[in-house]
Amino acid sequence: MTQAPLSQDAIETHNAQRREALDDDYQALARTLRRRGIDADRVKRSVADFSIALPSWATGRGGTRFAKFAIPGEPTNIHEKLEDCAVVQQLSRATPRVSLHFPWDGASDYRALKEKADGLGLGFDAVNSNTFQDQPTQAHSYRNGSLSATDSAVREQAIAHNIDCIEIGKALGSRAITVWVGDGSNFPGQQDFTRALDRYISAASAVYAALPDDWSMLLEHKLFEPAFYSTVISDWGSSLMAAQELGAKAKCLVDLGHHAPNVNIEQIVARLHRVGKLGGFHFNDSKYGDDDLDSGSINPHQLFLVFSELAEAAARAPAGPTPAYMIDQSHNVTDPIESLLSSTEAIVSAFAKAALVNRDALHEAQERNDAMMAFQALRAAYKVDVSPILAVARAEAGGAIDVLDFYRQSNWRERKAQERKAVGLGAGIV
Ligand code: PSV
Ligand code: MN
Repeated sequence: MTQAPLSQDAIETHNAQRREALDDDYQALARTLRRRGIDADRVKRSVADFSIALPSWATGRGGTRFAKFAIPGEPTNIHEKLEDCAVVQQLSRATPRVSLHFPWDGASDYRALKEKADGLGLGFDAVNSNTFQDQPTQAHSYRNGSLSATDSAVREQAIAHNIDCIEIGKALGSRAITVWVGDGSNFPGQQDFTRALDRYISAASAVYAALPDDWSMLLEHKLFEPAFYSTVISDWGSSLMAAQELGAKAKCLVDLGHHAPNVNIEQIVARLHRVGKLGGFHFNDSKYGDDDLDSGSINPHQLFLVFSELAEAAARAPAGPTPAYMIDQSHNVTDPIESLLSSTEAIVSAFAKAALVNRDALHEAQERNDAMMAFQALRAAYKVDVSPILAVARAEAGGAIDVLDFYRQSNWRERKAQERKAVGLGAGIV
């Protein structure tokens, strides 16, 4: 039986007070869209089917490389993190799965953890391995790399950890492992670029060999940190090379914050999809680098353009697999639940706007080389306020019409501040 963290009756009461105004807004929007030949109910159905995974690690207050300021009531273990994720899911109805990170989310009994998640109405998305930090119990340091390390004992340890993550994922019902390594170099000449990639691919293939048939291995690239001169899987080219050499179950994961400034990420989406290697996303936003800011807070237009390419790709290959969508953020000054609710809204909104693009008009303008009208086909969709569609889809699924208002009134964080033990000071982005 599902043990919802918040009162469902209270959500229904909240919705009842807002239903009339929402229906009014929805009907007005539906009329506008109808004049453009778009069926609002069809868009609402695709919004209802769309979902994004929550990162367990984003439920606690994040930080910068220098400081982390704890908040009263933040989760202290994976059970409490799941409860916070269940709040986001109960209100948004768009985040039914959680992505775990090991060893951060280590538990003594994964069967019990799965039961707990089932009870909260949550499933599990990709598991994430961590060979970018040392753990007190491990024999060898990742100081000089992990899957690409020159020392074979280090590589073996990193392989074994990834295989352990797959085993945990099997118990939890996950279907993918995301591998991000911090391997690379900080000085010119420090590392042989070719040999490092060879070692990475050879070690990653040992992990790949342990994948169940219906699993994917998602390779996440990043061009810096902690290796600020070069990283082994620095960009989508290196990621694609590795995924192609590993095999069909290996795909590329695009984290929106892991690119050089101003890189055309939507074009990367199109390129990776063309070769069937677009495996997934980590959504966040950034101003300067890998800032892990809330999705859509800085550049909502880019988020829309990414989804527009995804819609284009889906139209071209309707039977193809859908990429795994996940949030990957760090919340420094907000309540993480509020940031996750607001980011979910931004991501679903970009998805819905992309569904409004008149693709025929866009393609015709492209063929005529009519740059202005091609751009206007996108602009016309981007300008629409789709929030009534999202709110109706949410409410019909049992979520709240005004997620933040309901969350604040629930006093969840204040109540948890009484129940949960205090988190100490610390540093680090997660
Ligand atoms: C690395 O910056 C990253 O994006 C990877 O996805 C990690 O697993 C995650 O952040 C940890 O916060
Ligand atoms: Mn990421």
